[in-house]
Amino acid sequence: MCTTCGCGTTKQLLLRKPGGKPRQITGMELALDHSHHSGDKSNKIIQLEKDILQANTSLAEENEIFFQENNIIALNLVSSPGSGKTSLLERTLTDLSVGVNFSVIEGDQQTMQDANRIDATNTPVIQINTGQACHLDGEMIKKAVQELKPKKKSILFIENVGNLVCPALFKLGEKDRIVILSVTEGDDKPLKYPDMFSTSDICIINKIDLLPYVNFDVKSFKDNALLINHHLVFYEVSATTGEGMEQWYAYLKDQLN
Ligand SMILES: Nc1nc2c(ncn2[C@@H]2O[C@H](COP(=O)(O)OP(=O)(O)O)[C@@H](O)[C@H]2O)c(=O)[nH]1
Ligand SMILES: [Mg+2]
Repeated sequence: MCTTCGCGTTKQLLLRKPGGKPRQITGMELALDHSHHSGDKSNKIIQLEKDILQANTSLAEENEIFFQENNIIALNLVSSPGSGKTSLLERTLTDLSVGVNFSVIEGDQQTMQDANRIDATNTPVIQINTGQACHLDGEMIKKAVQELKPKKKSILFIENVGNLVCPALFKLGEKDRIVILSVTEGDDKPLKYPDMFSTSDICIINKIDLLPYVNFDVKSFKDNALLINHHLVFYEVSATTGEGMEQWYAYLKDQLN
């Protein structure tokens, strides 16, 4: 997990609103014992991993309570880079701009690019630049929410850092976790990245407009995903053409009823 890839050692976090000055949040360093990098202290590493995950779980629970008390539906979008998370959000926020209050937390290691794309839809957005970290965590979300101030009775999208591994381990306080898999990635991915699929509630199959051109068997993909998690609910969409988006929109509208 992340403690062994080093991404848990992030020392600083940048919160940035489009057009605003970046705000550096310090004190994000987790209480890491760097001796684990020596590789010969496996018990210590396991304990450290447990401590980090437990600390994150408490923060995620705090977020969850805050979201519930304020009737904010937090949805955590996870996927590999390029599967279409931001494209899906752009289309969703444009199509549902009337009648639903949305806000967005964008997570990326570097750049404001995704926040700028969301800003162009006139949706309140904040960018978290995680630096070395390859996932968002509960503390980052807590701080971003304090800045973003989502409205009561609203939907808060959290676009996680593109990565099918580490984000699976870190709860953020979300109501639902939504894994997005595009048809160019292969129908075997649930078997190769089981943690991501076992911890998700919804699975969006994106880029279905490309199905005629790629070797992706939708039935095999779903069978593989259901082997890992038989509760998964699927939506098949194209964020580019808009095909299949109505079912996804119905799910979103249901959240606020
Ligand atoms: N053909 C096709 N391309 C898409 C679709 N959704 C996203 N893309 C393209 O995939 C690339 C990555 O999309 P992006 O939204 O940035 O992915 P993210 O990294 O998951 O946020 C971009 O070039 C998009 O235009 C889709 O439904 N169909
Ligand atoms: Mg993106």
